[in-house]
Amino acid sequence: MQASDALRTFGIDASVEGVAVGRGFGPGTGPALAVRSPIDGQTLATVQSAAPTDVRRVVAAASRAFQDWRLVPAPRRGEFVRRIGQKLRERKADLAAIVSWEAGKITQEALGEVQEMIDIADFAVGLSRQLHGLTIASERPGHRMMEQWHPLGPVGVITAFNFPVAVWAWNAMLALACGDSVIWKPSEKTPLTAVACQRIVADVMADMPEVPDAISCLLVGDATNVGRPLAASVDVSLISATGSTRMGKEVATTVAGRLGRSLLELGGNNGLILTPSADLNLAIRAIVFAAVGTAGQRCTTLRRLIVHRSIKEEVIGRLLAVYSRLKIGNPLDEGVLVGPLIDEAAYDAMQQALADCRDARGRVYGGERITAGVPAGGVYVRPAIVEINPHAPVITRETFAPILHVMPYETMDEAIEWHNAVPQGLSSAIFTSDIREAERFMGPAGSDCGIANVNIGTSGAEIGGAFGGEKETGGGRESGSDAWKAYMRRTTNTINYSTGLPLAQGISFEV
Ligand code: UN1
Repeated sequence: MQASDALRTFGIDASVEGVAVGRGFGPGTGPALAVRSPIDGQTLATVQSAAPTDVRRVVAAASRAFQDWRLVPAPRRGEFVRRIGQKLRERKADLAAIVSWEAGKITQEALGEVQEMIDIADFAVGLSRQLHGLTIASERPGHRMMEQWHPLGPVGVITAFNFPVAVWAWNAMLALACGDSVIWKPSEKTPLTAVACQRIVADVMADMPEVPDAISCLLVGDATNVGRPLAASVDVSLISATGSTRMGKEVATTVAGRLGRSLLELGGNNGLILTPSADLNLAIRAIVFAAVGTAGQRCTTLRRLIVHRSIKEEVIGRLLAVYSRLKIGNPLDEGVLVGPLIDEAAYDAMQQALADCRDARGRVYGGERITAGVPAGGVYVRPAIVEINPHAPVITRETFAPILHVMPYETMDEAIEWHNAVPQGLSSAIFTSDIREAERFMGPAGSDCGIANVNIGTSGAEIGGAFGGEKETGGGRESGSDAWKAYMRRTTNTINYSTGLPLAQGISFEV
């Protein structure tokens, strides 16, 4: 399908209104933003983006809508989310096509991303009947204590280009079920997928007139016009931001300055320890998917392979053999496994990182630009493998490109030490058939990441678990498990049904 045909299925043509309050789309008062496809560099559309005045207007609308939405029974809110999930099922292929055109994902991964949206919608529907609080034993006679979880307020969701729709869904589906309104600032590189999602929400709203428009809002724009004013808005109760550590530090500082809440999902620099007892057939497949999938542009991408010295040569040989067969090119073509990088800046960052590897005496395989057999106008590269010393400074950086750094280890102590010796702490994995090694890796002195896997790769997490990581990854948890609690406020209620007024801690205070 041509880009324009795919876009037209969502009513998106050459000129797009970049501000939406529920069903109501309108032009922002900010600059016009040209959206280019990483596949071939063609301009997909021009978006009339938002300015700070639009942010103020939308935040005010979302705050008003929240006042009503919080009173709608949670299972009814879940029904709204259920219908969004249903619409996503119907529009899965169309939305995936836009994800491919705008973010450069291969069709399989684009479909997988929409599937993640469907899965989290289902999760949130179930959750809408399970927003449980605890009952707590009181120390006082004739007293009862309990917790309630109440809707929090408007939630600002800042997302990155590499998961242009799923990350919004992780946040929005939970927030909507929890009774919050949502204001979405997508990446300026991928606003059209966001417009398509908003249209899906608007379609569902058309069938549920009782749902307030402004519980789902969209603000297309850059950091200056949208991101910063949104983070600074005192009426936005939670800012959930996904992207670079640099962006996250700025958001965290702004939000903390007004004592707001933030949920941060930032850089990853994910490692995998490959032990001599590993099933190498599984490991090679897992490593390749994690290292080159999404052209190395996932926050969960495998960037560091810590392999036992005894199997290093064999593993590198097998990886190079697989890498030489990888089909690189138009992500919409059957059989292609590696699509384009998002833009020239990503290519420059990759080349800089490879130059730094060479300076550190790293041995670089691949990494060059490919121009033959790929669409003109896109940035296509051969994924790189680099044999490197585990102390080279370059491996402490997250470079958003397919570079796999390989380093040999001797003892599990040093493998774990090197594994944890980076500033980021998102995802990690070990391949082993030794239960002691596996448990050690998952234990308190093992991997220091938010995700620690055994015999699967670092990327492609299921939505059912809490997703996020430690250190410079920002500490937030999104998606499954009890991540919903970040989108609600907890009240502790103590109820006295006795005829006396005993004080806590046994205090006597006669008046
Ligand atoms: C991201 O790259 O920002 O675990 C999210 C994964 C996906 C999500 C990645 N489920 O790879």
